[in-house]
Amino acid sequence: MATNIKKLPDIEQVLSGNGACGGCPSTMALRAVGKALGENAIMLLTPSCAVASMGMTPRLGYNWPAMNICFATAGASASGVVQALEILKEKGRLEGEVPTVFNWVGDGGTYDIGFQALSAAAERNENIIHFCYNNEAYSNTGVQRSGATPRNSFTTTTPTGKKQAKKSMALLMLEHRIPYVATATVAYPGDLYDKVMKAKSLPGTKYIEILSPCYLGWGFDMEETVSMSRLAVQSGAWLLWEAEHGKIEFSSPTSGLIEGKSKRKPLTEYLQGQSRFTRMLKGADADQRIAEIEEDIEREMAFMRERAQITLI
Ligand SMILES: Cc1ncc(C[n+]2csc(CCOP(=O)(O)OP(=O)(O)O)c2C)c(N)n1
Ligand code: SF4
Ligand SMILES: [Mg+2]
Repeated sequence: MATNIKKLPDIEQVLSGNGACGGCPSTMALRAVGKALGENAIMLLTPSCAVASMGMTPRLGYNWPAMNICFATAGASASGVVQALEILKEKGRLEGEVPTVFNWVGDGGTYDIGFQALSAAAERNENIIHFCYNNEAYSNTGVQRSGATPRNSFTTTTPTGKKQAKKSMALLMLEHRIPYVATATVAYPGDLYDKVMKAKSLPGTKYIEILSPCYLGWGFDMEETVSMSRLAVQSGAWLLWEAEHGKIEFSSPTSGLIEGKSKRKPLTEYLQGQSRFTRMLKGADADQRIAEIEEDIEREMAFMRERAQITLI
């Protein structure tokens, strides 16, 4: 059972006065992540909403040393920081526990432009945690499509709806045979906290992807961020799982859906709450478009059910 939200530590690494939108899911997720990582960490960020809202030194909105790095480089930059810390430790110039090095990167910086450097870091099994807060678009620059944007979703570069299904990024990371991969979302902060605690305890590359419903890009009222996140999971549009040393375990409530013990909420309830879908679901082909999204979800669930039978490390 996941840690109860009331039992999370009081420590706050996201400071008041940062510039994120009210109800920003990335910032919300970062609060839970901060409670698990604590102060002894170094943060790297690629261009994104998380950078646009962090403020400027000395009035930084995040309570860690934070490095703004080039869009494509999270995997390489974090590797460099880890190597430097190891050398300092070896030479006796770093006292105490070595800080956790973590990337806080959007889906654009993870699925698309940062993929090569991230894949290379994972192949080397660098001792980093890569967090992808996934708002399913390039939000900071006006909501363009990314590899994480789901099929039939409106973005400013897919005005008639995205034609392709989203990439299975967490699975791709799993196939790098790294020690830990997990998915999470803001409606389940205790689950996210537990997964970060586990990642922090393991050496090597860890990948945690957090579905982050962005009211601006998805088109819903900002106070609905958490309920949209919950609905994503309950409808099967987002699956919660973790894989420690290659062994996939589904997290609640996804585990119930995968095992057939509980029923998915109707997908239309999820889609109709977001204008990025409703504007695509008005014409004569609306039913077909809903069916295509449904098929993508069912295919992913069926594949994950099978994939969980195999442990590879
Ligand atoms: C090499 C390069 N290309 C493009 C940009 C412009 N840019 C800045 S933020 C951003 C979108 C980032 O998207 P994502 O990583 O998903 O983060 P989000 O904005 O959604 O938080 C883009 C395209 C840039 N800074 N550098
Ligand atoms: S646009 Fe979305 S992801 Fe970006 S700061 Fe606002 S709510 Fe957060
Ligand atoms: Mg994004």
